Amino acid sequence: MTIHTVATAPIAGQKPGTSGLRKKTSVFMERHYLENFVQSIFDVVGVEGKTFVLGGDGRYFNDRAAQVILRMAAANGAARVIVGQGAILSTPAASHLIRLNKTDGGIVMSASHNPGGPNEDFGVKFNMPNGGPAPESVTKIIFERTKAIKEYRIMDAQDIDLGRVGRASLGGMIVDVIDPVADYVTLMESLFDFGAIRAMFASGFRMRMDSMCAVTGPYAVEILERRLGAAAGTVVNGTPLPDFGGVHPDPNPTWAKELMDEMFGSDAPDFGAASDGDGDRNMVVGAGVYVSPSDSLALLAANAHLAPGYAKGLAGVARSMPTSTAVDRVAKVLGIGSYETPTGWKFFGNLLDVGRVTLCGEESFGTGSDHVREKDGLWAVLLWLNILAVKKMSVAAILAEHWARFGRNYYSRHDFEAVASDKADRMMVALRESLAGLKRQVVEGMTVSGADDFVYIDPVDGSVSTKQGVRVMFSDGSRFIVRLSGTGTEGATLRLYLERYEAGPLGLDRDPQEALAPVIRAAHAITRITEFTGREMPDVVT
Ligand code: VG1
Ligand code: CO
Repeated sequence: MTIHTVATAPIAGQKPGTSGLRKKTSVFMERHYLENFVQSIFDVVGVEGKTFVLGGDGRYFNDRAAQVILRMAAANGAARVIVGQGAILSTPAASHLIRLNKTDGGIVMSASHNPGGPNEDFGVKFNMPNGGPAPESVTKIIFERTKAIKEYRIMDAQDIDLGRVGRASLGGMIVDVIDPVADYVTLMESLFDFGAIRAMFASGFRMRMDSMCAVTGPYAVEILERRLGAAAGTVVNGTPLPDFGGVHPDPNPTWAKELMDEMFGSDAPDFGAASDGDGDRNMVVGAGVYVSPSDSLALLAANAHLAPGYAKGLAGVARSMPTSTAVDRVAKVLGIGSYETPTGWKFFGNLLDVGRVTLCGEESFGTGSDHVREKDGLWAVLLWLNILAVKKMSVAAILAEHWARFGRNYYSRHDFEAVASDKADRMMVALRESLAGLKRQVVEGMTVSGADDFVYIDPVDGSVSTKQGVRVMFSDGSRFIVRLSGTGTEGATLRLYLERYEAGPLGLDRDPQEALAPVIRAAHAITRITEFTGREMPDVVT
């Protein structure tokens, strides 16, 4: 087998965003595009004699990209690559394997909740030896490398058979094809009371798990139906498809509409859940009740001790800045620390590594703990099931109990998608310029108590991240946040996050949009979204 050194010109714009490099699949398939980025990662992290994990969410081009990455790893002198059968690994499973095998990191091929297919999206992300996404300090150097790279190395070889579990070799490199599900299941069994959950299913508890034709299908069938005894057919859309069946594998009320309809129908199961393309996100729904991700995080924090893996209690909790402050209230009552980080899971890594936090989450349907260094969709579903099995109450009753104890943070995110980038940029510039003068202004009847552009100083390593989102606070504790997405692949996606707290008496059935109406009006007046972008209504409301 020969090693080729291929001359390549740097490719503009290979800049990792919130969660790795995401582009249209056709861009990734362009000549040298994937190779450029992968070699840049390899040049930065070093490959000689090292072991890596490789897998992806099964979307279109996943299998081809895996073969290219393997041949490049071999040509760069890697000792061993552990790869999921069929080049499949959910993001949390990949994170676990990196840690379990004490490897030097891993490459995850996914564009997460973005749709897949030849005309949709693809992505590549490097995870560190701790199992978490590379921090900004590393992604910055990788980006610099993509602009300077002059050649990449690749081995001339036949495809490895990734369809069969077993050991193969590529030049001098070992390729271990492993069952993508087994080790992950063992980890889940170590955290949760499978006996109690099994007993709950045996007593007639009904659940619907929508895997959205994405990567969690095989994991969910094994865990829920085989190990926990949930009825056959509990998992729907359980076969991963290269185009996710043509839908967005995004577990929110808009894209998981089928599940929402069932959960709000007359014969609703007790519990419903969905996960995204790469399995790190989750949505949970009770019969006739939707649980917002921010509430879910707070509720899990308040009840995690009911699961064996968290029986000792939590060291602390962390949330991304735009996530509602509901979890902070729980932390206060529990007497534990709470941290506020920028959007993106990579910012939780240090806090988890040094043991300052046990649980963390984002408003974008992401929840996780220190068991891996990614958010973990099925983990969240299992923690919910464990809590339901212990408390023996409905989701609605648990939620009502939580709000009665802690008060309720009404919360919503409004997304304006595919906005022309220049228009979105101009709006952000104007908004940032207006911040200083906003304080004490009364807008739509609401008094601004403060406004800033979120700056994060990592409490562990002191690294500074600026411009992480404009936030405007009001005197009644309400707030809104505006930031541009770092995962979109078409124009700009403008995210408007809205929050309002109510201590009580609580209107439990109250529609968050209605409760948030004054904050929404003030946010539009201050940001002038319509004036800058021409948009009046958001495309997706969660
Ligand atoms: C979005 C979410 C963010 C999340 C990221 C990756 O980023 O808002 O909370 O961490 O996606 O999630 P952005 O920059 O588009 O707002 V995943 O499931 O796509 O890895
Ligand atoms: Co994801």
